[in-house]
Amino acid sequence: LDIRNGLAQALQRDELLLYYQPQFDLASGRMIGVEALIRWQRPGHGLVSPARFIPVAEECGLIVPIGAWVLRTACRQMAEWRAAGAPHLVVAVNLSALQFGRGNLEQDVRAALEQAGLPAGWLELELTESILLQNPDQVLAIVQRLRKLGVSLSVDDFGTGYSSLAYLKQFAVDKLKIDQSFVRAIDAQPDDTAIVRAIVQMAHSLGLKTIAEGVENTAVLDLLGKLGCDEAQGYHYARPLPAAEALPFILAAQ
Ligand code: G
Ligand code: G
Ligand code: MN
Ligand code: NA
Repeated sequence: LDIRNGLAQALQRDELLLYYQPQFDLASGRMIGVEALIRWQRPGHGLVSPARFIPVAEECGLIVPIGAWVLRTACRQMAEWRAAGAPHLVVAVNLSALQFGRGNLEQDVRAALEQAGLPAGWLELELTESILLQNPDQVLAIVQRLRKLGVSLSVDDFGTGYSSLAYLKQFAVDKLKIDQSFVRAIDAQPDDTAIVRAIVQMAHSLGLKTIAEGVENTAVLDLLGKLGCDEAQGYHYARPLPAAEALPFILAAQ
């Protein structure tokens, strides 16, 4: 209840902010994008993790206005970096199920792109397996309209949910984000190697790309390359960075 009360005011009081974690192409080594990750600079509490307040925001419905704020802020930030000389990157934004149920997600995405003057090809939306599996008809209709706008779509935390493979074909997403629980110790865990190999092969045969999350060292990175994984993200490259640190990082990575 304490978190909920604080959260209701956090938006108006400008206490939310985004960090940005860089993502890289494995074959070329080039930076390809950033994932936007929300934080709450709560007076008297320091920087609060989304793991603590996103579930509360989802429970009380505040995730709808917060989600719209994340879209606007991420698009505006990427447009600024683009104007400052960044090469073509994508900014990936996490979505919650409630944003598909209530509110008007397509309108929020469209408004965020327009207000920022950002081409749709610079925005990626991260869905979860649970979003795709709940109320499939309604979600499918929204996903198709989002695709028409020209944004790309990925499935976050892939492998941890129900992993119904039928939906991958139906929803025509672009990329699978392999959950970090399979990635982090892949060099020491033969089972994880087998799982990641299978995900990559399946993704490629469906025409999808793969990105591994939670890459923390070179051994893991090398193994992912051998398995044919396309992209990677993790502490090996960079932690999520405050916006002010992200631009120098982007310019130096070119
Ligand atoms: O950055 P961190 O590892 O603390 O993120 C924890 C969790 O919070 C992750 O599962 C991430 O997907 C989620 N998260 C971060 N930012 C957002 C956001 O803007 N919207 C939603 N719905 N979830 C987010
Ligand atoms: O669920 P989602 O993938 O959106 O959340 C990503 C979360 O994983 C973020 O909270 C981010 O801080 C965290 N993260 C990113 N890279 C690494 C990593 O290399 N190791 C670990 N342990 N966590 C990571
Ligand atoms: Mn994510
Ligand atoms: Na994830």
